Amino acid sequence: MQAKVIISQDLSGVGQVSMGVALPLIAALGHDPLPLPTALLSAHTGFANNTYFDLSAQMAEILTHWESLELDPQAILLGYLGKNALKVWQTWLPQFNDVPLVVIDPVMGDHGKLYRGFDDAYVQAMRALITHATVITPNPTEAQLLLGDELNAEPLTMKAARSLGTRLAQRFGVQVVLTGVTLVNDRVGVIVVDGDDLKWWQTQRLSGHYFGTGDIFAAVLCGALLRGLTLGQASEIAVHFESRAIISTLAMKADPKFGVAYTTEIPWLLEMISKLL
Ligand code: PXL
Repeated sequence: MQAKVIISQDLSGVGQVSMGVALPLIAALGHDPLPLPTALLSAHTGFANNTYFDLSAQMAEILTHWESLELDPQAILLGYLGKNALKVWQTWLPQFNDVPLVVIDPVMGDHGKLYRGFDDAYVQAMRALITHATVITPNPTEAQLLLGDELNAEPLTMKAARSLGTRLAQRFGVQVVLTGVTLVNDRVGVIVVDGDDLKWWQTQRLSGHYFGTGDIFAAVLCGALLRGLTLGQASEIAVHFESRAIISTLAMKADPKFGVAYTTEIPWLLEMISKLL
């Protein structure tokens, strides 16, 4: 039977981000996605003047109906939530404590800044929410926010990146995959902390800002973990998938604001996973 995955994040019309990428990826990886959208936007917030229609009032009603269906979800994937949806999950996530895999991407900011619409109270609430996760996938800005460190968008040494990852794992009692770490050697790294086990990978840094790559990473990680890969294997595959998607976007000379061209890389992803199983 296919594993059911509750996916909760926004649905943005323009720009391949959040729910728009998680649904096809979780399905392509062989799972059964249960989408619980938190908000409907005309476009992601990288486009000025986007509309934002909050759907959080529906979320508790939907979850209550789902409870009556006895769905037995095998995973929950939470991404960009917004204030009201975060409140809903604060109430509901503890009730899902028998779900074996909870992946939380604590989407709040990037490049040393909070995203538009987020504040300190949101960061505080996210700190409480992630204690219910199995694994979190912050970028360095989100890691610094969660730890209450000063925000610093400068490239990091591997030592500083490892310290961010291990401090998060210890403080919040979760597995940590620190993503999108720009390193002083001009490469991009991913740091994986699972208890005392620490691993990392580096890939070439491609200049520019690519919307949705963190969302793609979290969805691939979640789907690959459900297929039975280890956290290290799933993280390594997700980082290479992301990098291949960026390279294919560059090759097409596509505007990265609209998201990255990841679908052409799905056959590679499936082949890599089946090789590892
Ligand atoms: O990719 C992260 C993300 C998700 N959802 C919305 C966003 C962003 C980043 O800008 O605006 C609505």
